[in-house]
Amino acid sequence: MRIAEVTVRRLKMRMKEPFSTSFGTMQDKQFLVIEVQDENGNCGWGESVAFEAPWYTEETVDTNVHMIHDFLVPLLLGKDITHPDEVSILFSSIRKNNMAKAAVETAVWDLFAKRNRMSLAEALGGTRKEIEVGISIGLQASFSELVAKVQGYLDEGYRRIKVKIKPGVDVELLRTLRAAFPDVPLMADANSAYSLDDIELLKELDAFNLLMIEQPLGHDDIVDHAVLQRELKTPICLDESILSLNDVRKALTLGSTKVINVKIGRVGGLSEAKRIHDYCMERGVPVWCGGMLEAGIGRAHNIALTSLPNFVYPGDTAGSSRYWEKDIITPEVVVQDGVIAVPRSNGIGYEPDMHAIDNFTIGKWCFSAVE
Ligand code: OSB
Ligand code: MG
Repeated sequence: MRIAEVTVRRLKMRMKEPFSTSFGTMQDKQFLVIEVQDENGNCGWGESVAFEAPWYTEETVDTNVHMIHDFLVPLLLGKDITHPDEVSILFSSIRKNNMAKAAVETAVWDLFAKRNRMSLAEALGGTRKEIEVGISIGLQASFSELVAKVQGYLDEGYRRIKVKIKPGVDVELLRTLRAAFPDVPLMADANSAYSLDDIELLKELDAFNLLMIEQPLGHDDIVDHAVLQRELKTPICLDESILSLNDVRKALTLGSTKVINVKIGRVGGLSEAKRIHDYCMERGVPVWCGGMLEAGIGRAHNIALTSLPNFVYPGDTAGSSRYWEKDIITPEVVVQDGVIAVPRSNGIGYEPDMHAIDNFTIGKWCFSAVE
């Protein structure tokens, strides 16, 4: 296939509720949607998960615009590609900027699947017909509000609860939740809010029978996490620290993590995400799919990826209506009895809703290959 045209749209959408973590609160979300077109007018869609500000990783919407406009689109336009894996090789001359790369690469994956008349899940080697889903709940104003939120999501069928913690809002929060929900699969995500100085406090969390604790220490650390893991019974799951398969290999070698949170954007695309999945599966290391408060296109890519067999824990990809008044795909992502049905139609299996996309678009750029 030849990539003849790339369209980049910048969207602005407001979430139904603010989402708070140890590093701040967000409600308005700006992000990029990428549309790639082949020589026959077939389209593939991708979504950048970079936020407006660099609090999760260093990338932002604006750095993604820069990388996509000035480096990635020029590398891709007019190129003949037989498999999407070639895109990550093409982009390997650019260091990091993984979310920018993934936004474009995932669009090529969708296009590839559509051209071959298969679902994206099938193209990736996915086997599950439905995926189990969990939910990630932001910091709340009070414990009682958090308990009510958890109860509401359990009633909706979500199969695993993840809560955010930060220094000062940790041991008592988890004690309260465990008392209210003794048997619920529960985990905590610190988004790098602690250091090894907090080791005694982190050891107290072993009392709450958590599935895992996600990224307690530095966003770029794998050494201190290894020290901490030796002191903890609870498995550590790395999120922010994992940017590549190489990072996974090193973290497992050091014993810094027992579970991997795979985010397509953070690792630079679906090809690398699949390589991480395969590597972990061979070694008996479970993985699960994280979320970045995606709109429908990013959500669809997560669903396809999660259909691979070693995604053994429910992920953070909740239903569209949890985040958005109106999503940008039809149908929207629906959770029923705690599962999402993996679409079987071609590509991502959801139709981009052009009316909704146009409504939310605040910037648009088109690039064509010169004939
Ligand atoms: O650490 O997993 C995280 C949201 C934004 C940035 C980082 C994280 C999260 C979440 C929410 O936990 C996941 C989601 O619901 O999409
Ligand atoms: Mg996380």
